[in-house]
Amino acid sequence: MSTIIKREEQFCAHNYHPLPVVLVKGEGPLVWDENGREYIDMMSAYSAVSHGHRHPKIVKALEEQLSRLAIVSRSYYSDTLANFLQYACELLGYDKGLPMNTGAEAVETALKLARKWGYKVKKVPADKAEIIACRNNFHGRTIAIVGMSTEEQYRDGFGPFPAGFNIVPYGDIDALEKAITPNTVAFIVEPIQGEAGIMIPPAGYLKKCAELCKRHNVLLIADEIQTGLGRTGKRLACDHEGVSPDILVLGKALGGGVLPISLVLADNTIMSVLHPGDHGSTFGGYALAAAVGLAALKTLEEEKLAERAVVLGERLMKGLKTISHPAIRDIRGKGLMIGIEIDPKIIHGHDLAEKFLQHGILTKETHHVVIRLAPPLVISEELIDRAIEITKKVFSEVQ
Ligand code: IF1
Repeated sequence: MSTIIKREEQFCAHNYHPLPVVLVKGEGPLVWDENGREYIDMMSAYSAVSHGHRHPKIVKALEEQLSRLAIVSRSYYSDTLANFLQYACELLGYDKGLPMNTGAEAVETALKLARKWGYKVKKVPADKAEIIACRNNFHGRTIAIVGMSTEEQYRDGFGPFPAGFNIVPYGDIDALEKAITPNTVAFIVEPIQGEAGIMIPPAGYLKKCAELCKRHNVLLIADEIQTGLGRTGKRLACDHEGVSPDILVLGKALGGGVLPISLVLADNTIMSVLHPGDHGSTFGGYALAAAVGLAALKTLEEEKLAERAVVLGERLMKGLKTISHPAIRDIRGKGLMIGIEIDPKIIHGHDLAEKFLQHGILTKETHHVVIRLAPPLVISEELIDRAIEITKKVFSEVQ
């Protein structure tokens, strides 16, 4: 084991259990370890690297901006933020964007925005705002966000949690209708639940949620941090059902695979409840991030990454479905957001991820039973075919 692993073990908090590999270089869909071994990246850093590692257009935008100005804070205007936000708002159909850094910060921003809109516009009594979330949701790791999590491990030892959150089963429109009260200000949902194990709701669910929210004057918040920006085969996963959420939350791939950028989009009727000083962030919307975010969105369009995810996702899904093995319970997904659900009695997710690693694929399990296959959307057909062959080989070694 290289000294790097030992030193990371010694000096880094043990809040992850990394696979035993030290990665040193990435290019497009490929990464290399310290011994020069090549891997196909089928994880894309939890879908933050949809553009591939070090995409030339992203690196160029980053280097150009870095040669001029990195950060001055939002205390001043800068020439890149307006370009980024205008492009994002016009591309996605919103009046305004509020730039943050991580996905969790953007989700927190959306929750605060919904509550303040509830008090100022919907006239919900003070401190009575309710927000509905789904069972098995994943929206980040802050105290308010894990306060609406149903995953015991994400909550254990972190209480007490803020009040005002109700949970409904994912995909159940009747449960959502029953949970709405006059004080409900928002419903937050992932169009496909990623961390829960690539859980796809019944067709039409999102559309029905949107109609229900409209009928009850409840804001629909779509967390597209993982499903957005081409991952599921559309620009946004909401586009599969023609749904335009009241508040759209983006992150991960918005940073072009080089730095954290997140963005909350909404119309003026909602954004107008925020006044200077209400909310902020040192790095939110900083010049470097705005330049990279603009390049990430433009590249998504120029290189038709969403369309690629449809074609390559179908190719990958077709190839995977030819594999029959008692350990495989289900293979599901949309676009290039695919999961293989396994029987943990036959093999544990982490052990399977180690086997994939030994055969040259980077992946990771979620909840021990779902191996996610979510490569950069720039991956080639040839590498998709190689990933299918490797997957066959991996399962041929599973007793
Ligand atoms: C971890 C996976 C988990 C997200 C959605 C918000 C956030 C995420 C839909 C928060 C972040 C990351 C976090 C990371 C593992 C990974 C992840 F599904 F992508 F695999 F956990 F569910 N909404 N997902 O998926 O964004 O603050 O991280 O930028 O926390 O272990 P963030």
